[in-house]
Amino acid sequence: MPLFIMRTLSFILLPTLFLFAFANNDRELEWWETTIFYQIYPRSFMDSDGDGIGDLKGITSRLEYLKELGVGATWLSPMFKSPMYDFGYDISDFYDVHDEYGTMEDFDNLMAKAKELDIKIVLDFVPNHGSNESVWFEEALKGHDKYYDYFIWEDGVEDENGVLHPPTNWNSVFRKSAWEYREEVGKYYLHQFVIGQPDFNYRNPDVVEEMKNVLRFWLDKGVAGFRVDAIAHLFEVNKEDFGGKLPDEPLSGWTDDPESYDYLNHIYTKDQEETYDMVYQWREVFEEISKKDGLTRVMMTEIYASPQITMKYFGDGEREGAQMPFNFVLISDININSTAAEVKYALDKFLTFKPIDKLANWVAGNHDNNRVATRFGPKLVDGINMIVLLLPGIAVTYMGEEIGMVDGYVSWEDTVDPSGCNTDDPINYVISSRDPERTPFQWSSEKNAGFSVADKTWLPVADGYETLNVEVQRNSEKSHLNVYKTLARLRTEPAFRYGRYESVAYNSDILAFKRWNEDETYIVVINFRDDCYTVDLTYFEHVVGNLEVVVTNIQSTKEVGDLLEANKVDIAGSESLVLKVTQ
Ligand SMILES: *[C@@H]1O[C@H](CO)[C@@H](O)[C@H](O)[C@H]1NC(C)=O
Ligand SMILES: *[C@@H]1O[C@H](CO)[C@@H](O)[C@H](O)[C@H]1NC(C)=O
Ligand SMILES: [Ca+2]
Ligand SMILES: [Ca+2]
Repeated sequence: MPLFIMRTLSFILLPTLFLFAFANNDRELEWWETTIFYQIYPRSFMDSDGDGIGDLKGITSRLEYLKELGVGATWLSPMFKSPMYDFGYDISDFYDVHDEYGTMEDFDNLMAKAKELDIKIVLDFVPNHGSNESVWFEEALKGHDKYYDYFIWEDGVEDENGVLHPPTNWNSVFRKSAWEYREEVGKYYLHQFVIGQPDFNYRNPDVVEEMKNVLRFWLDKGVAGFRVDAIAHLFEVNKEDFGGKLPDEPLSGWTDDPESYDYLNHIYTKDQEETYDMVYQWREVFEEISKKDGLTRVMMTEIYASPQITMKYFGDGEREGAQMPFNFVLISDININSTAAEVKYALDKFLTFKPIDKLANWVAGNHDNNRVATRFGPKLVDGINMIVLLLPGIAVTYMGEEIGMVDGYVSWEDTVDPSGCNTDDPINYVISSRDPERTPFQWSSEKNAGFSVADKTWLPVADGYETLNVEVQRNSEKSHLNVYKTLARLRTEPAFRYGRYESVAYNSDILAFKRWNEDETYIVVINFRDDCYTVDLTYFEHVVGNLEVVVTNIQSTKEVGDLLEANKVDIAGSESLVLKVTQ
């Protein structure tokens, strides 16, 4: 129902509804509702000691850069103790810092510096699995009952020739069987991800409590929340519902490759109902800590799923869940070939499905997906940042997207990501490898882009860093970095912070959207392709007269302050603009 009808109706019929609709707009927003979350991949951000690997001291030394961007919070990918079979997503001690990244003291110093700068620190919570080299797993192998029950063990199935096979046909996300045999116990354990990541048994209350203690441990240190990894994989089906034997998953029909994760339809290992209850329980832990120190903690959940499933993470109407179930439409629903209408459809999706009292969030990149400049082309970097930073809701930026970093080339020999290595395919590994989007951050034109003084960095620095880096962009008048900073400032304007939103696809290439509140109206126009157009922006209500250019993408020849007639605005190929109604 359009809002104006709802307002009118509620005014006449339901005064309480009327109040509700407005209370939402006027309410003072909390820190997490207005900030930009900047994702740091610690291994690649800044190396302080010259071993070629990013670390906590490196991050601490560059926190001012976040301030410069206008970012108020950072989410750090895992920096916990780990043997690094999946680069930190295989945690061997959830209560400690990984030695390559530093010490607990370094972490405490990072927290102190962040507090000084008023930057919130959000950590990564990896609840689905631990490491095969954790004390917990080692104790389990030794037959220590408590820890044995932390994991999921099943008997193999013997065929007529006496050969042992895994308990079910389930595949790992990283290919091949999700079961690994351990002679020590004579059983298979489940690992939905790499062999080194044994899944935890969430049907064991000790596991549930242990993981809550992990949350409490870091939240008590003042951490402002968690991004929750791979949450959809938390629970597997309960075998008691299947006569005590876990069922095989049905074939998907999408691929003939039996080792591929896509070979199966994951009805028994993903999106199980118990998952949402666990998320709500974690939120209760967040609230318990917030009550002590007054800081609202925020939870982001990683789910690539339908909007109907994604919205369940917000809560069920009675219990609260995550404030930010990630909105991945910019990653999963659109690409360089999408029409403006398809982009509009994707952008509207989360806004359409989200509960009225919750905020949307916008994510265009992360450590698991090719970089924006590579997916959409460098000319769209500023346009995508306009979408992320100026649509209603919370903005999330993966480090480097503010300068338009591109994927690095990582040879087969240099490939370290298990997702790439497990393909055993020196030609096509690139499609699966996540190394290209994890190459070191590009600070300057110096050796290793200023990331490290080492002779060899853990991943090679991307080509072209000599001209594509923070220092160069800081000092050039038109740069992605400066566009980003301007957008970050602009988003604090009431029209973007509280204002409404309307969008239109003018044709297959041009998307425009309007953000406005009582006093201000802005129009953002993005041309996704190289053709030129003239568009009539008076299509939008109350948009007439002259429009002032507020931001342009770096390829644009228009200048900030230029005035354009709203009824015939010339848009050059791949041009992105933020315009303000002047009258
Ligand atoms: C843990 O798993 C990894 C594979 O992910 C394997 O290379 C390693 O040997 C395993 N460690 C132990 C102690 O079994
Ligand atoms: C975009 O279209 C081109 C030409 O049809 C095709 O080669 C390319 O694979 C497409 N890219 C994506 C991401 O769909
Ligand atoms: Ca280092
Ligand atoms: Ca699991």
